[in-house]
Amino acid sequence: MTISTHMASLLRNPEQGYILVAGLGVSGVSIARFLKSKGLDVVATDSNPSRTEQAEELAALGIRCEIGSHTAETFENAALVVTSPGIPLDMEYFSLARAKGVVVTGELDIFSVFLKQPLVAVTGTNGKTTVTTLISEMLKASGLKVFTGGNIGTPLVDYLWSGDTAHAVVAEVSSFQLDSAVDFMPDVGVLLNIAEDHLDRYPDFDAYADSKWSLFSNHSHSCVAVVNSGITDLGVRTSSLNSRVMTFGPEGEGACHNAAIGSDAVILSTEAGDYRLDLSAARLKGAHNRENLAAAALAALAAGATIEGIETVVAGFSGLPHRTQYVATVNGADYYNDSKGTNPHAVMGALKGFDRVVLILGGRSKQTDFSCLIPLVKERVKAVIALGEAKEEIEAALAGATRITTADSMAGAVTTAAKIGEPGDIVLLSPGCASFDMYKSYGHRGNDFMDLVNRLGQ
Ligand code: UMA
Repeated sequence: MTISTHMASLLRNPEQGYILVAGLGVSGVSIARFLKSKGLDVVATDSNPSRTEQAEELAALGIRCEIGSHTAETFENAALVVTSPGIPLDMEYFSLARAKGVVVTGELDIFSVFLKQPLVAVTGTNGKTTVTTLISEMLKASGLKVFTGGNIGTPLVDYLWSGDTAHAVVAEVSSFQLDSAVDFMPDVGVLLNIAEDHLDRYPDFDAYADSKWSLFSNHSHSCVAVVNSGITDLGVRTSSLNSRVMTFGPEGEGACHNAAIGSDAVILSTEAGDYRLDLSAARLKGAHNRENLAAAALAALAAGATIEGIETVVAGFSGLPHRTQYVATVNGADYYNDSKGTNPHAVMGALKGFDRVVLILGGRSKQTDFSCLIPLVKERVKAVIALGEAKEEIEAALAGATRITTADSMAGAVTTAAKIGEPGDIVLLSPGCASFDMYKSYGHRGNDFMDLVNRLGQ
């Protein structure tokens, strides 16, 4: 049975049982409220005892909440379980529920059941938020009304609440969200890249790649898959898809991409013929951003954007906070905040845009391998300042590649960087790690870095 038929049956006859929402973060709270508003019986659970505010809010709507721990019975007796992306799917309570025949799903399926508008979904290890934003802006600049949500921060189900009617929804989708999806089928799916990340949650890289490719699992022939031609096993992977596959990749002999990327332009193959999208005026710089722009243009075109709308955004979009964001120039050195660079692949992308870098690297490791940074570090980094729980791991992985010092705090790292940095140098925070050893989020970490840098300048 699909989630859609399951849901239809529950909507017809809510007495069949309750829907259990697991996790009372922003997505869980939004889902619980929405399902309750549809007249369904909803129970919510969170293992964190401090989720009292959320539990009280939901209890006021008639939703029974269990916080502080989970119980087997609550999972086993549910008609359907809707989980949150932060809960690992190998949690024992899910196994107990499945053993009783209970289906476990997530926000992507619930959202899709009720969504009436076309959906563009963007996944990949790096660049998701930038490309999601670019596609949204390209559609808006083409005169369309758009809702943007998902992993970018606003739960998708908020759209169903909003009462607004958009022409299209653009969603940033994480592998965690994809893992709990059963029927999810975006009209346009974008797979930007796959590099080592989240290996603390997946048994190996292949399992992580499988998760990313599952974006297209339910695709029919009318759906579009926009994929990076550089992804390993592309041919094997795409041969099993029903999607209309469109690739973006470097121009060159023998290459035949729907978006062919050159040094200052992307050639888009459209139904009306080839179109040269000029990137010389683009404010987003670097090879990774040329890929981001190409992917966004292909997806936006497939979702109804105009070439004029796309061109407007290419020329005007200057990037997002915490993604290679310029902070200040202090004593001749330029400081950049790339706190969203939470895996080594993202650090590589950031480094490719600069020479003579003092790199602040570290945080909570995700069991990824930092040694892939060695060639770029040798070429472009005059010093690494290793920080946080991963500092010993970084020191060991990059030993001999450049000068490495350690710091015990971000303040210490910035002070050391200021001592090392000379006029013309770049001081770059691109941690390659999660922030949770020292901060609430990458945004919190990036803001702290920027505050410290701005104080240096005073
Ligand atoms: N919990 C349990 N039982 C457990 C484990 C956890 O009940 O065994 C509870 C936790 O106490 C917590 C809840 O489950 O209250 C989990 O919430 P959540 O972490 O899923 O957080 P949300 O607030 O719902 O945020 C989620 C995404 N979080 C994650 O994927 C970890 C947000 O992505 C997303 O913006 C939001 O939904 C809206 O869609 C954040 C993220 O870090 C930004 N994403 C990762 C990334 O980008 O690398 C994937």
